[in-house]
Amino acid sequence: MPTANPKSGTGVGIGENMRKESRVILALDEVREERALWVAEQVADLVDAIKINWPLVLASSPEMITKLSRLSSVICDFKVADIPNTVSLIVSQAVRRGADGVIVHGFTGSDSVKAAVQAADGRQIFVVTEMSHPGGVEYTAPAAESLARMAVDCGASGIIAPATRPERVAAMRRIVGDLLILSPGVGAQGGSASSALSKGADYVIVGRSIYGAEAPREAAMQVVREARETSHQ
Ligand code: 3DU
Repeated sequence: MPTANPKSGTGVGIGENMRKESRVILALDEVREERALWVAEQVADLVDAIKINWPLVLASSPEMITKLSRLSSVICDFKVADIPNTVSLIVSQAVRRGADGVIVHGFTGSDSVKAAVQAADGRQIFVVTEMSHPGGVEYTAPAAESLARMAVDCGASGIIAPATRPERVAAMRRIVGDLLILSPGVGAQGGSASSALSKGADYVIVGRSIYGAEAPREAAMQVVREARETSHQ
């Protein structure tokens, strides 16, 4: 049973960037609160961050952000898409609850993304470029390059790019330079950690294949092993 708290000692602290050790981020979309906390405890020392999305926040409460933040860096995947004032209010509340990062949409425009960066107050803002599901090619893919450039210009910490289309991760890398690339779509959606990481992703985001497994720690270890064996191209 993992006991180490990665946020203490040499781990990451509030307001610092998330660590980069395993290059795996858990997407904790488990809606049974007790099981969600159990999974988080099982894997907190293995993954670099835990990403929380609406399913778990709505099934429990925003307090879950704070609880998870005692175990790990927490990224709030709220895909915020609104006018600058509302974006700013949402990001501030997420940060107040303990978020180390917040994911926002970029199609709202640079004023909204800049508002997010400002409200994050040193925490990290990640901008969605091209989404990983099949529908992601309809509207997000044609705009992805320009969204990625805008993320750089607005001072975001990174972008979200699809592990289901690793060649698109490579294309995004050429645009964003040193910005972080977080790549969802591994496992349940058909993408692989090794191809996303070898094409330039800094982290892979993995949900169902870890939290839905009978033994989440073993499932996480398998992804971590795959990530460890993969180097950047
Ligand atoms: O498919 P999984 O169960 O591994 O979960 C992926 C997570 O990443 C999930 O929370 C989803 O909302 C998020 N995500 C994508 O899957 C694709 C995107 O383009 C952006 C976020």
